[in-house]
Amino acid sequence: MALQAAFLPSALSVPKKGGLAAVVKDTAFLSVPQKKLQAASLSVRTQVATAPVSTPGSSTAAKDGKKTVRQGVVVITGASSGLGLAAAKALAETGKWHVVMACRDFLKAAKAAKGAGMADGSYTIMHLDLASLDSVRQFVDNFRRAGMPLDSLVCNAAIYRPTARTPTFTADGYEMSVGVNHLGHFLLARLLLDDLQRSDYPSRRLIILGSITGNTNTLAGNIPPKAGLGDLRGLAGGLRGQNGSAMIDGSESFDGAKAYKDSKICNMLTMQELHRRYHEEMGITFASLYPGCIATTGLFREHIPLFRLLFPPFQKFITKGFVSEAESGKRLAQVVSDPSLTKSGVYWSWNKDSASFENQLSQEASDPEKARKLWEISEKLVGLA
Ligand code: LMG
Ligand code: NDP
Ligand code: PMR
Repeated sequence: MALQAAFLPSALSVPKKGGLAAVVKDTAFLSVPQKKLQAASLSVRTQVATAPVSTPGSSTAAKDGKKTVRQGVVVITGASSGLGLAAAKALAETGKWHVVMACRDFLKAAKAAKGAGMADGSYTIMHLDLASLDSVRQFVDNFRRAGMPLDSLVCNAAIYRPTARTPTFTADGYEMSVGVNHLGHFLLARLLLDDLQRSDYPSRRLIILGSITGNTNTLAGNIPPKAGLGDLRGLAGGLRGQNGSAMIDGSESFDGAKAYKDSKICNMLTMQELHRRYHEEMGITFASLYPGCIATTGLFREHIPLFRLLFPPFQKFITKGFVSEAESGKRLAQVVSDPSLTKSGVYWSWNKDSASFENQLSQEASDPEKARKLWEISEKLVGLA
């Protein structure tokens, strides 16, 4: 331990209060038998910052003889801002979760965690650039070498290029919005399924962010440009700009706003396909959600200044769909850890009183045939088939 601490930044310290095992009073959690923990010792120093000195995931017997559930480990992609950061903070604050912040910009993430007041030792930052499949594989390696169990994975990171009329590409040559939001997460989720399966945590979950704007059964989903994957011919062709279409549906012209909305359909279809293929076998809960319109996040950084000025008041006072970053963080934290949200295959939303409910996806975002086709093409593009 002392040797380990010597390698870690000075910002690291053992949490003074709360410890690494939380007493969970909820009986829903306690009904599942505890298996042997596989948490090995932390052995990797490179690309891992603010690693906790104690091992997350180790269990501690409660002194009063009550059953305890060890601290869970949740990986959140894109936890350096917006929803991901707010959820990381909400989960870390409970003391029941150790948060692995999987981020492309290490320093930004470190500053964001500090700025949000997250306690040293309650989180670990690990590098992940979803715009590179090599980086995704490297992240998985690093995570495994760090020796933590994986109890929950949140595929949250995304980019939105609303005004782009020409595509940009990932390291592997795929259009950026779909490459990052869908393909990077698709590979990450597939690789980490094994780790989730190995976890002995009572409720293991894999969550992928969806959105209302990818669902054409809503008003918001009907604001042009509308989402639509067509017959997936552009994706099958590799989303490679000049040498084929950069749009999933194969259109010749590129539309950044549509590419984002299309990527959200992919996210929601992937969650359901994971559910169909693995829920029964592995017992993992697969879920998606629309957290509300978090109009103030970095997602809109590339939109025109007028939009960024008017969008928050528009959502607050006119559509009433606005939700603060803190509130949205609580919603996502609920989907990660609320004992009542264990149902798999669900797309969660919240009503005006902030109560969660199972929402209805559009026809396209719940089409099993399209989900299967998307799965098969995506497997090829990320090198799994
Ligand atoms: C497309 O533009 C882009 O072309 C595309 O590239 C891509 O970026 C895409 O989805 C992303 O957007 C779409 C957008 C551009 O245009 C539209 O959505 C079409 C309609 C535009 C209408 C704008 C003004 C309408 C004003 C309505 C006022 C309220 C009436 C009730 C409305 C709802 C009823 C159901 O648009 C923009 O970029 C700018 C639009 C910004 C959106 C918000 C505008 C609302 C302004 C209202 C101000 C609210 C103030 C509230 C109170 C304040 C109190 C302090
Ligand atoms: P933000 O832009 O605030 O956060 C997005 C995060 O993704 C950032 O941390 C960003 O990193 C990260 N990211 C972007 N590209 C990559 C990459 N290549 N590799 C790794 N990480 C990357 O947006 P939000 O918090 O609003 O969005 C979070 C999720 O919520 C998204 O999935 C979005 O689709 C969804 N959502 C958002 C809604 C909203 O109204 N805002 C509504 C519905 C869904 P960095 O900090 O380095 O830029
Ligand atoms: Mg939308 C009726 C309610 C409603 C809701 C809940 C949203 C959510 N929006 C609604 C209505 C409208 N929007 C209306 C009436 C308009 C025309 C003025 C409108 C416009 C609009 C734009 C231009 N809205 C947008 C944009 C964006 O660029 C955002 C987007 O599409 O990103 C892909 C967006 C959003 N509206 C939402 C939500 C949640 C977004 C953010 C993006 C997301 O899906 O993640």
